[in-house]
Amino acid sequence: MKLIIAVIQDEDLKGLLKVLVDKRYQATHISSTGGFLRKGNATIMMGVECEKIDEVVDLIKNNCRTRTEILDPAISSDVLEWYVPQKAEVQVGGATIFVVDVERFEKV
Ligand code: 2BA
Repeated sequence: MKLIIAVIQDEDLKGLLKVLVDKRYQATHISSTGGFLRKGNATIMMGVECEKIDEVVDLIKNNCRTRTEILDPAISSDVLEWYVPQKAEVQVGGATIFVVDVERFEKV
């Protein structure tokens, strides 16, 4: 078994969870915040059998879009050492996906 941790955009959450549940996968959604944009995003945690990893990664890829966000100067001065005087565009997502080995998995 492996643990998939995927950071996705809130806008894609509902659709992705529907597809995962329809296909009988189990997932946990955690509300999260991007360190750079300081905007809410969603983290999905899934314990997945090794032979299903590619299918799940494809489902995530196919249900999460890249979007353009605006980096607000007020926030950028807080986060960055360099000041962005104008609103700047930032490409976000589809998804940032980590696949991690699971040493032990139990449900009690
Ligand atoms: P944020 O940290 O809010 O980042 C949003 C987008 O801003 C990123 O999109 C990237 O295009 C840009 N960005 C992030 N850090 C930057 C920096 N230091 N300088 C310039 N541009 C920067 P994505 O790469 O698609 O990431 C979307 C979200 O996924 C991130 O939101 C963060 O919550 C998560 N993420 C991405 N890479 C990660 C990593 N290596 N570890 C943990 N979380 C990660």
